[in-house]
Order: sequence, then C-alpha cells, then structure tokens
Amino acid sequence: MSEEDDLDLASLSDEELVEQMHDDLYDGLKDEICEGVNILLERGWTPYKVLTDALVEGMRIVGVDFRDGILFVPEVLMSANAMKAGMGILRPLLAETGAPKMGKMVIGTVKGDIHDIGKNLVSMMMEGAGFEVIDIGINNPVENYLAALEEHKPDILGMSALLTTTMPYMKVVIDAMVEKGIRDDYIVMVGGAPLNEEFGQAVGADAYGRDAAVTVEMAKDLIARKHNQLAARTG
Ligand code: B1M
Repeated sequence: MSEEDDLDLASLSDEELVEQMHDDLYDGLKDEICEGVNILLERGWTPYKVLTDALVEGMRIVGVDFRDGILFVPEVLMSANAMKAGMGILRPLLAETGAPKMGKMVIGTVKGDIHDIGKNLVSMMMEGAGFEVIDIGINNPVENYLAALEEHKPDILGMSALLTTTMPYMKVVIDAMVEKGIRDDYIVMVGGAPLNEEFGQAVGADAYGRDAAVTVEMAKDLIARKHNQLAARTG
C-alpha cells in the first residue's frame, strides 16, 4: 500500500486538508477530491468557500504547470475530471438558496474551444442566485447560439472562451445578432481567462465577467436596469 493510500484525510487540519486537496487535484485523484469536499462541508465550510479555496485554487496551480510544460493534456484532463466530480457535489448546494427567480441565461463555450469548467462554475453560481440557466455546452458555432436564443428567449446570452485563438469568435456571434436585428433584445455577457474589460467592449458585449461571483452580481444589475428601462417605457 502506498503512502497516499494510508493518508486519512479526516485527520488533517483544515489548512492541511486544503493543501492536500490541491495536490490531489494536481494528481487527478477524483475520489480523494470528493472525500475532501465532503469533509470540509461536514466541518461547516460553505459550498462557495470549498469551491474557491480548494478547487479553483487547485486548478490555478495546475494551470501554471500546464503553461510551463510540466503538466500535459492527459494529466490536466484528469485534474479537470477530479474538479468536475467535486463541483458535482457542490452544485445542488449552491443552487439550493431558494433565491427568487431572477431571469434566464443561455450560456456556452465558443466554437473551437472545449474548456468548460469556468462556464460550468458560472452556470452553478447563476443557478444559485436564482437564474434559470440553459447550458448549450462547448464548441458552439454561431448557429447554436442563435437557435438557443430563438428557442429559450433568455434575458442574457453568456459566452465563454479560454483560448486567445477562440475568443475573437465572440464577435462573430454578436455581429450575427446585429445582422439579424436581435442584438438589443438580449444582454450579452462574456468571460474566460484571456479576456478583459476592453476586449468585452471591443466585441460589443454588454459586460465582461471576471469570475463567476462578479458575473452573478453584474447579471443581477443588468437585469434590474433592463426591467427599469422597460418600466419607464411602458409606464
Ligand atoms: Co487548456 N489551456 N488547452 N485545457 N487549460 C489553458 C486555457 C491555457 C491558458 C493553459 C496554459 O498554457 N497556461 C492555454 C491557453 C493559452 C492561450 O490561449 N493563450 C491552454 C491551451 C493551450 C490548451 C490546448 C490548446 C492544449 C493543447 O492541446 N496543446 C487545448 C485546447 C483544446 C480546445 O479547447 N480546443 C487545451 C485543452 C485543455 C484540457 C482539455 C486538457 C483541459 C480542459 C478540460 C475542461 O475544461 N473540461 C484544459 C484546462 C483544464 C486548462 C487550464 C489548466 C484550466 C482552465 C480552467 O478550468 N480553469 C487553463 C489554464 C488557466 O486558465 N490558468 C488552460 C478554472 C476555471 C474555474 O477558470 O475557466 O478561467 P476559468 O473560468 C473563470 C473565469 O474565467 C470566468 O468565471 C470562471 C469562474 O470563476 N468565466 C466566465 C469563464 N467563462 C465565463 C463565461 C462568462 C462569464 C465568466 O459568461 C458570461
């Protein structure tokens, strides 16, 4: 039996456990991540704190070594799967706030891009804040976005991109909306690690969400503003 097998996660202090979870995420150990998530929840940690301190921070560390050529795609995929398993435990807890229905969002990762962890996190946090979220998945061509808008008539369209090569595609989608005369019917929000505020403005989005928490706050503000504008017009 290896040293790893012997380790009793429940015997670790909070700080040691979180550090161990960063290592386990790095090593793609799904079962250990799920166990760690459950232990922290049992100790009274909020789902949001488990998500940010244990999982998101762990994935940040993975990202650094991926960038530096220390980790490769297969290893990072295992980390991503372990992260998703942990997020699976947190998802219902984050969605369970009983918040009043705020509005509807369609969200998807753009064409050519298969990264979905950040998008999934945004979906989870939006659901937790009372939004109905329709997630159209990864690698979406413009037609998928337009079809989802037509079908679901959301308040917000969210787009995610993690690659510098795929982020310009957001403009393709927004330009298609302009061409069809439907751009102003929706709030368009964009996000993903390589984006920034200026990029969001340059492609014609209404807002850039730096992270999931900021996206939720911005979405609430933008929805409130939209409702006020409608009320002013009709009242
Ligand atoms: Co990829 N990858 N990857 N990868 N990957 C990055 C993005 C990279 C920065 C790694 C690096 O070099 N340091 C780099 C991009 C470099 C660049 O473009 N300049 C990169 C590369 C190069 C690649 C490949 C090309 C590698 C290859 O094949 N040689 C390839 C491309 C595949 C493709 O998409 N066509 C690839 C593949 C993969 C995996 C499949 C192995 C895996 C993805 C698994 C999955 O998602 N299911 C993967 C991963 C995991 C990463 C890193 C390590 C982690 C991304 C992540 O999940 N972060 C990433 C390094 C990094 O970002 N530091 C990297 C955690 C997540 C919570 O954060 O996604 O930023 P993030 O989401 C945040 C915010 O950005 C924001 O809120 C989220 C939550 O707070 N947000 C939104 C995101 N989307 C939003 C949408 C919104 C609002 C906010 O809408 C309104």
